[in-house]
Amino acid sequence: MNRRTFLLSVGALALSRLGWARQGYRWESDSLTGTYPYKLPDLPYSYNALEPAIDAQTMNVHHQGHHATYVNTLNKALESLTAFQTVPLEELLSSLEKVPSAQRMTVRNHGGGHWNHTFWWQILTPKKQEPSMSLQKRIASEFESWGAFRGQFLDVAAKHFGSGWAWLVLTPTGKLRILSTPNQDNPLMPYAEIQGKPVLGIDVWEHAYYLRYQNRRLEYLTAVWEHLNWAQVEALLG
Ligand code: MN3
Repeated sequence: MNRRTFLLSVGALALSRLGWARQGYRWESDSLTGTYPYKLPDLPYSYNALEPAIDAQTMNVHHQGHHATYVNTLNKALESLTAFQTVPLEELLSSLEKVPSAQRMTVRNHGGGHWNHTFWWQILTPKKQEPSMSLQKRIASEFESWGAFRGQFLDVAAKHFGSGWAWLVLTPTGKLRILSTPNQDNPLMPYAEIQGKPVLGIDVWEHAYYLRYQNRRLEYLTAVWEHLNWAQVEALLG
């Protein structure tokens, strides 16, 4: 090993120790949220459109309360971080280790919260949709059958301990995987067990269902399954 190679490898080691080498999934599509200053997006339907699966009061508090807080807190954290203001949120979340440590957890929680909820409103639809034959085929090729996929997904979502999300993820090698993440983490982040492009996600925080379902998370999940926007899932799969 010559001096240059040695210095390079020591440098790489130091960088990976600092976490700079940790990267999440690179989002290649249009940004869902754009850049700073972030805005609370309008819902693509009315607050009562998902009744009775999700009640209007839950939708209202979830959107105007929870989601609005994520947007405002994220904007506040980025106020002084001018270099990060022009970076699309997907890229910020994929490379959280580059965010100064004083703001990193806020960007992780509230940036994740803003992105996840923007995604969530688009993955719901008032009208029940049947997944297309091509989507069913694609899913069945990885999970044996549509029914097996549904069972596995709902199981992961139901059993996730505490607050978080259940996801269907397209990995960089083109595989489909189901996983859950805690809090407002998502599969774009370097912390996710499986990194990739989220193509389906379900919010399993109690704030998403507690008013109507209390501790009956599986009941919420089976009701909300009837309101998933499979055309959107398919579009994200590309
Ligand atoms: Mn939520």
